[in-house]
Amino acid sequence: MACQPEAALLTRFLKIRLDPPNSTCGEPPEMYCTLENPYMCNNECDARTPELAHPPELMLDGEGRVPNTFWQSVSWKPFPDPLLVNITLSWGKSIELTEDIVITFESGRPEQMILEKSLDHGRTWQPYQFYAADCLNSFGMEPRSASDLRPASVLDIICTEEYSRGYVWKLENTVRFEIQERFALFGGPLLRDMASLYGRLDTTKDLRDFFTLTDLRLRLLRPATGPTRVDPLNLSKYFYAISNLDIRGRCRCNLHANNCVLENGKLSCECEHNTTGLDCERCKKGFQGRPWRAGSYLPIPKGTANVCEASGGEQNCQCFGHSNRCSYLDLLSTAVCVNCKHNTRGRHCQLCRLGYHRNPSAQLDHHNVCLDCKCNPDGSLHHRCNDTGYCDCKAGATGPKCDRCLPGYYWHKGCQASVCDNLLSRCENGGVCEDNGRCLCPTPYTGLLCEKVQCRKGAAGCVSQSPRDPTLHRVLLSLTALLIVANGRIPL
Ligand SMILES: [Ca+2]
Repeated sequence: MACQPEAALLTRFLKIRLDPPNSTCGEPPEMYCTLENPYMCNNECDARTPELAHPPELMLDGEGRVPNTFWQSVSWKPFPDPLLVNITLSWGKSIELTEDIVITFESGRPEQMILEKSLDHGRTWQPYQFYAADCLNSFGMEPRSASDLRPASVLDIICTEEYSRGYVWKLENTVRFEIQERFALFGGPLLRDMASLYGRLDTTKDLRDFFTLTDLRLRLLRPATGPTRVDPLNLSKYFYAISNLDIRGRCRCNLHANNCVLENGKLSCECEHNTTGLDCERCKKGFQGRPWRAGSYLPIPKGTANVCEASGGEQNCQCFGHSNRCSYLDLLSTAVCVNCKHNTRGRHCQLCRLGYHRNPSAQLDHHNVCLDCKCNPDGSLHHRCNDTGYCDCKAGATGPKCDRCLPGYYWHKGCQASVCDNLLSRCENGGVCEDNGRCLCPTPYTGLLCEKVQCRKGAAGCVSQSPRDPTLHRVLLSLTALLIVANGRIPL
């Protein structure tokens, strides 16, 4: 059956990074005031004194301590420049969120913040949710909340004002990213209909990927400022402080593992079903009898394992219906299809034979998947073509199948350089150019361009009437044609 690790508190397995790195308070020591009472300045931060230090780890040490332990940033000394801090959380592997992300702030919640995620270990980022006291003003977005979402809009990225209300009230100190509300759109309010949710997750890759990530990033853009304007004379009361991060989910193992373990500081799935890799994302060596597939939630409740089969053997030979026989190659420890039909070739009969190209409107398992290149044998260099059916043309030939001629050429068993035409090289003495190939000369003229008088039997002193040397002329004409070609018609 399909299997997956239990959901767990994932904050125990992450690496945390601050940017800029010196964003934590206490170097040098500083006194902080409260927003509620600007004259109450008894919050001292000193990085060198453990009981007065507020390092990032205190966001991850679990709740329930009295008093709260928390990370605290430097104060907003560079005002009116913004106070920007990025907090990056990295798991080093894909995880899937199963519960709301809950961020607990020790002082006021930020007035502007973006939660972002990465699926590729921090190479690219995308927003998850925008948070602002005024969404329109801060991000140019209409404010919405997670409860406004519907199944069709579940993947929308919204800006919410719900967690950024201007003033600090001690009980409203959390910021959430609502996973459960999104799940409930498919699984019902109490997630009673898990079959519906799992069915949806199984068939909609975008939905599954929405809850998957390798890294999270909190971009703190503006701290709480309280009910009044920012007071530039007392900037010690503006800062960020976070006491707890609650992030629950499970390792992504593609439904091929029951357990996820921490080894040498790295999370990895204990892969089953003959799969391997950090996320069980490929078949083990010797088990490539058919292509890897993720496990499936369907049919409920046990799902489908989609086990990787041993390579070799005649069963489970994936040849897209173009062969029913595989042969096992020890050297590559893989199975390859034998005698691919329908002009296919390749390990899984997934490619087209030489001289054929992929039919863009047919599926891989269609018997018409490969189409004959139909390269004109006289105009083409060989019978092969590219993926879109274009052949390689000889000099002077053009068109997808090389069955037409470029200017300066005429068709005669392929493209030949023109002898005469109506522009560059006219037939002389009233001759008429026929198909660019020859001049039809009136009596008594002859020669390539009718430039000579024909010699009759017995007539004495037949002399060329033209000083032109027809051989030289023909060479010049061919060169002209080549130049036309070289001017960008086809690469030579
Ligand atoms: Ca804490």
